[in-house]
Amino acid sequence: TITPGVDAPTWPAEFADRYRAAGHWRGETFGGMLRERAAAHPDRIALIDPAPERRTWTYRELDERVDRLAAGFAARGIGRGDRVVLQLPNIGEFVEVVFALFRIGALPVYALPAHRAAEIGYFCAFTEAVAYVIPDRHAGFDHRTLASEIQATTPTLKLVFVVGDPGEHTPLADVPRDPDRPLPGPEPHELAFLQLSGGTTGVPKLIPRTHDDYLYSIRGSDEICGVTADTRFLVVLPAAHNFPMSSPGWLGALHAGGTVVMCPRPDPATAFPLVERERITMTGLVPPLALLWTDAALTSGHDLSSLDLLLVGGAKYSEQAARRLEPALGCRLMQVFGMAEGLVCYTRLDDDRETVVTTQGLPISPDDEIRIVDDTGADVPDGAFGHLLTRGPYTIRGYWRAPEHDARSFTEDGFYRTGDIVRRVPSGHLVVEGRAKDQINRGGEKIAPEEVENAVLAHPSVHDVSVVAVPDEYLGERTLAYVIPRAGAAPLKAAEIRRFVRERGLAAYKVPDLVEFVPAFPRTGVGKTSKKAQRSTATPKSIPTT
Ligand code: J2J
Repeated sequence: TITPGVDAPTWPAEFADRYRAAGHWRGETFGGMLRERAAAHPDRIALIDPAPERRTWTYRELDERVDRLAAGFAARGIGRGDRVVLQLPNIGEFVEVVFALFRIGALPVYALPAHRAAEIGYFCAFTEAVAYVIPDRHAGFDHRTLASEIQATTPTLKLVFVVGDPGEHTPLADVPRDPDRPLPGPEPHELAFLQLSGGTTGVPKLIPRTHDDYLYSIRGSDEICGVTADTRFLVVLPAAHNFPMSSPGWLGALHAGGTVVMCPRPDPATAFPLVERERITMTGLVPPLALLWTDAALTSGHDLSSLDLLLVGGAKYSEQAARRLEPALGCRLMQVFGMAEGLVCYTRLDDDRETVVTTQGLPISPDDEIRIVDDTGADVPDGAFGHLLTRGPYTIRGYWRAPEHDARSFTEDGFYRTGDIVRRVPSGHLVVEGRAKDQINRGGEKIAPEEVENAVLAHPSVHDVSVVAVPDEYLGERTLAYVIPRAGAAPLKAAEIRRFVRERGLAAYKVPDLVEFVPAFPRTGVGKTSKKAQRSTATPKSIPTT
C-alpha cells in the first residue's frame, strides 16, 4: 500500500548507492537486529519496567514475545505497510509493540501521551491507520473513550488495542500469539515508522524513516556516546520522541546489547531512586529537566554515582546551566542538537570542557552535508550566522504525503531547511543561535503557532489571533496568544480562550500559557502581522508563574 517516491520521497539512486558503498546503510532491519542480539546474548536483560511492579525482559524473552505479538497482529489483519498509531507512556509494552510492528513491516505512527482528539484524529485519518494502541488510563485521562470517538469517525480504524483494562476494545494481552506463522518482514530500504515533526504549519507533518537510515544514525550515535552492552539507559523523556528513541536512546541501548529502563515520570523524585536502584549509566534530558536534576542532585540523598553520561538537547541549553551540571550530578555532559527529520550533532567525549558547555556539537556522519546560508541562499562567510541546511544519509528528502510542503522545506537539490540559525566555530562544532521558523520550543516540546491559532480562531468571539513565544526562565519559551476580540462580541477572558483550545482536543502543552487582548496587531511593511514586533513587546514579567 505504500509507493516509494509517492507516499514519501526517497533518496535519489546515486545518493543511496553512495551511502551503501560507504557502509552507512548495511541492509539491516530492526526486526533482524533484535533477533541477532537475542541469539548473541539471550540471557542478558534487555528491558526493565519498574512500575508498578518491576518486570524484566531478557533479550530472548523480548524476541519471543515480539514474535508472538507480531504473529498476533498479522492474524488480526495488520500487514506490511499498514499504519498503526501508537500512544503509550514509558512502559515495557512500548518496546514490544514497536518491534512487533517492525517485524511485520507495519509502521508505528508515534503519538505522544499528551496528544488528544485533535492530534490523534488527524494522525489516524491522514495515515489511514488500521489500528491504534493505547493505555487504558494515563495521567488521569481515559484513552479508551477517545479511541471510541475516533473510531466512530475514522473508517479505516478497525482495531484498538489496550494495555490494561480494555473496555469495549481488544486487550493487547489477548492478541493471539501464534509463533509458527511465517512473517514476511520488510526490506531494509522500506519505511520503518512515521515520526512526528515539530512543525510550523496548521497540521503536524509526519517524518518517514527507513530501517537503513535510522539504524545508521543509531549505530553512529552508539559509537559517539560510548554505548556498550554495559550501558543501562533510562528513558526519561516520552519514549516516542526522537531524542530518547535514537540519540542514542532506547534503540541505541538495545542495538549495543545494553539494558533499557523505562522511567514513568521525569521528575527527580521518580527518577533518582531508579538511577540508584537500577545503576543507570546514561540518560537524555531536555534543558528544563537538566536544570531540575542539577538542583535536586545537590540535596538528594540518592546515590547517583553510576551515572556516567548525561545528554542534554532538544532546546538551547544555557552555558551557565551547562557549567553546573557535571559537578552537581557527578557525570559527564554531552550536548545534542538533533531533529526528527534527521541530522543529529553531538559534542564528543574527548572535546575539551569549553567546547562541551558552549557548543551543540558535530554531526554524526562525515557524509552529513552542512550549509549555512543567508536569506538569499548564499553561503555565509566562515563563522557567521546563517540558516542551517542539511542533507545526508539519515536526513529525509521529504515528508509523508506532503509534496507542497516539501517544496518549501527542501531545496531543489534535496537539502532540508532546518529553520535553525547557527554558526560554525573553527573546530566545526555548531552553535545554535536561534530560529527562523515559526515554531515555539516550549522546554523541548515543539509547538506550531498556526495550529494553536487555528484552534483559537474557531471561537465565535475571536476576530483574529497571533501566537508567539515569550522568554521563560525555566522552559526557555512559553506561549502567548494575542487576541483581537470580534466587534460587538461579549467580553472575553483569558481562561475562556484556554478552555476553548483544550476542548478543541489539542494537547495541554499547546494551550497558550498567556492570553492578551489587543485592539490590533503591529504590521510589517507589507501589511502582515509582525510577530517580531509582538515578541519584542511581550515581557517575561507578564507571564504568571504556574
Ligand atoms: C537548540 N535547539 C535545539 C539544541 C534541538 C536529539 C536531540 C534533539 C532532538 C529534537 C532530536 C537543540 N539547541 N541542543 O530529534 O534526535 C531544536 C531545533 C531543531 C528542533 C528539532 C534528537 N536540539 N533543537 O529536539 O524534531 O530547533 O528533535 O530544529 O523535536 O529542536 O526538534 P525535534
